Amino acid sequence: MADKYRFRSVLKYKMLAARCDLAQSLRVAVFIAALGVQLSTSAVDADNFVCQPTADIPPSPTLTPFVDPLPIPPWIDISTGRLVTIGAYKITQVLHKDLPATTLYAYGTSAATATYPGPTLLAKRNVPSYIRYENHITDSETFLITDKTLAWANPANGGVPIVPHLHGAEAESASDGHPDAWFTASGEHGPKFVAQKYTYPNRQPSTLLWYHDHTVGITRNNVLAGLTGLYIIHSPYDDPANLPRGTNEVPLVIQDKRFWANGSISFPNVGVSPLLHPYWCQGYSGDVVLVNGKIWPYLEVYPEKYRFRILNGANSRFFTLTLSDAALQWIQIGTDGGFLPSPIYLSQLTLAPANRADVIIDFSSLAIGSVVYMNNSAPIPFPDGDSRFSPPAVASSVMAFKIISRPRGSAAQNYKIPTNMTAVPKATYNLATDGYRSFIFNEEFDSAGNRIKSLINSVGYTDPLTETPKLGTVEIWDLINFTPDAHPIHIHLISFLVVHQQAFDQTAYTANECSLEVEFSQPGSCFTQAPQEPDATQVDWKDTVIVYPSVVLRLWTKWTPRDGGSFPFDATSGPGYVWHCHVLEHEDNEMMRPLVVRS
Ligand SMILES: *[C@@H]1O[C@H](CO)[C@@H](O)[C@H](O)[C@H]1NC(C)=O
Ligand SMILES: *[C@@H]1O[C@H](CO)[C@@H](O)[C@H](O)[C@H]1NC(C)=O
Ligand SMILES: *[C@@H]1O[C@H](CO)[C@@H](O)[C@H](O)[C@H]1NC(C)=O
Ligand SMILES: [Cu+2]
Repeated sequence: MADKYRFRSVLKYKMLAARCDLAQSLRVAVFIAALGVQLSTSAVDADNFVCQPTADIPPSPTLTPFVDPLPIPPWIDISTGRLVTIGAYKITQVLHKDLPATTLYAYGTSAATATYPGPTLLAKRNVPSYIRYENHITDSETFLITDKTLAWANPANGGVPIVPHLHGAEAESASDGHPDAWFTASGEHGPKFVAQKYTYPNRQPSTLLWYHDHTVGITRNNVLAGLTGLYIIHSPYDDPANLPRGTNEVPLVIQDKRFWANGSISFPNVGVSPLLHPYWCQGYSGDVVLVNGKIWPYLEVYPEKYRFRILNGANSRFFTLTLSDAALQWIQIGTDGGFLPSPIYLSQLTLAPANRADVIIDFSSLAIGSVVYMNNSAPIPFPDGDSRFSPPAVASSVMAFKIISRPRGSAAQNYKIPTNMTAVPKATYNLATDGYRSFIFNEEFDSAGNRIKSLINSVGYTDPLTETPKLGTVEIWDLINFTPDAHPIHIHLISFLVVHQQAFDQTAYTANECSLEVEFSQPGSCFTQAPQEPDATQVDWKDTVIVYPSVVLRLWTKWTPRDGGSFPFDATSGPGYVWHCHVLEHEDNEMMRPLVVRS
């Protein structure tokens, strides 16, 4: 164990010259080899991931699972061309029948209708929608403690800054919810603010997106407080016929939280390195799982096919979802970017924070009265886990399905599992002529060896812009993870493809025993395997991809709309975009980079 982590304490001093001018290089490794990493003997608490879960903060009160029905957030049709106003409000909501009501921030069209999660916005492909976002939260500060040592919005007049981002959307940067485009209820706004009215062209293929807060330095607070909702793009052109719909199409927003006995959200108030960051932690680990805003709910289903539109909306928890009945499988038909070419049959479905999955479960072989559990087996931190945060019982259940018969007289629908949904995407590139960038994920430590933050090429959100892809071009991005955690990496504006991933031996590399410059089959290579195809849940169009520890993951990015052609807006103008880790605690502490598309 010790070896695995030892070198990390020296990486922080390296890679200051992390530039991306390797376009002509056929090798990632020129860059990596230049690091000249040395070994360090200082000990690091490899487990220092979350600050909350130990003795000082009690677990959530004991709550009986599967006693509340799954709520379905309200739907709002935004395909009418009419301007829709979505406000952020402070509300209280009952999240379990035996838990006192919880204070939350929530989206809705009014204070009375705001819900956690917010309304599901239904858009239609090629029909633009217009949303005016408003901030009606008049608290003087967020009720989940703000760590003011981070780069954060810091409004001079106080209040709770918000800025909504539609995750996965192809939108102009003025409507993208830039972290510095925040605004408060009293009308103060951040340096990149343009307007509160956003335009979404909805030109991309049908899929599940989600809107959530993205304010610099307090995204984790605002999302955990409830500022999240789904956004579905439907398309008469791409949606296969006879997919389960109506009551058989169910959105599932999965999140974890921890509660005090009085129903308030329990949020860490002692940081991982209290002198540097009094409240910030590497991750938030709740001990109960909520789906659509209820703790461990149940859903009554007919013995039929159901389509679930799943979002992992957690701050930092990964979910590996399983079904307790061996007869059932996840039939995955879509991912972040839309439909897969054909269904993938899976016994487990791993979703990083911000990943979505479009899946069918066919309950038709099950007896009336039977119950199926959706469970979670993902360790935290992911993927190695720490027994202090991942005891078997904690967060291992997600929800239950109770099989009931259809009401007499209502005819079962002839829902079908589609077989051929869309064309297979191709990631074609030429490293000699296309753009190339490589990024090392590394960490900074305090003098006691606590992990302070994760960085990208040793720089963070507030460092100068380096990612300026040219509109219309292809760029290969190699993401190289030198940290012990998996990072779900999200790029705004575009969808991308995973070309391959390839594991390497960090210990040997750090000891200068081998090189990443040398291909796997050659002597002296640090790679421990040939390049691997992306695994089942990383295939096809993604906007958020898991980069595992000790892995080089190669992305194919093309700075055009998902379907080629050109954007129906000027992607090179406005405040620009960002790309970042979607563990919100990492994103809030500098694991985010500015991104500007140039013409
Ligand atoms: C709920 O309990 C916690 C822990 O005792 C306390 O810090 C918090 O202020 C309480 N919240 C409310 C709304 O009473
Ligand atoms: C799944 O969850 C159910 C309900 O909590 C539990 O009884 C069952 O043991 C779990 N199965 C696994 C494999 O964890
Ligand atoms: C599958 O779908 C693609 C794209 O819609 C289409 O080009 C292709 O002909 C289809 N193949 C079959 C066997 O139907
Ligand atoms: Cu991360």
